[in-house]
Amino acid sequence: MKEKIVGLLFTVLLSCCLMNVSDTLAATETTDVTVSLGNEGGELVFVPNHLEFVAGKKYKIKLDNPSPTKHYFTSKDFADASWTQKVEAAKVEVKGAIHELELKPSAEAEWVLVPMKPGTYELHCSIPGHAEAGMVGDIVILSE
Ligand SMILES: [Cu+2]
Repeated sequence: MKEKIVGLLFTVLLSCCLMNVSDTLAATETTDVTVSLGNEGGELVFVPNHLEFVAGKKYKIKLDNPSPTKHYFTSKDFADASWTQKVEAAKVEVKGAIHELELKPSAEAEWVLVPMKPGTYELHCSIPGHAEAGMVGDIVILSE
């Protein structure tokens, strides 16, 4: 009996989420958020290193790498908690699940997504030594 209630609740929650996605896509407004991977001085940082989103709203995360070395934007749990519409970089557009983005020096990419599940998620660069040197951050999804 208890399992049945939980199952029902999950179904209701899921359909709410799906409705949110279509509502959000119908509304074309997108909030731009810019994140730099590293800086010109070569410091191992994300700028900013704290990001906040509101669940159900659509965002375009503009990633750039002004540093002399390549970096990763890795946040698997945040990606899993979001619905990704697409990632655009150079002349390539990628659709579907994204967990990690690699940016070479002076590269840029745009990640269009709708954060869905409220929570706090860790962000790091997955190049050995970078997270340990401070290339970490956190991403918060606030409930609507
Ligand atoms: Cu890095």
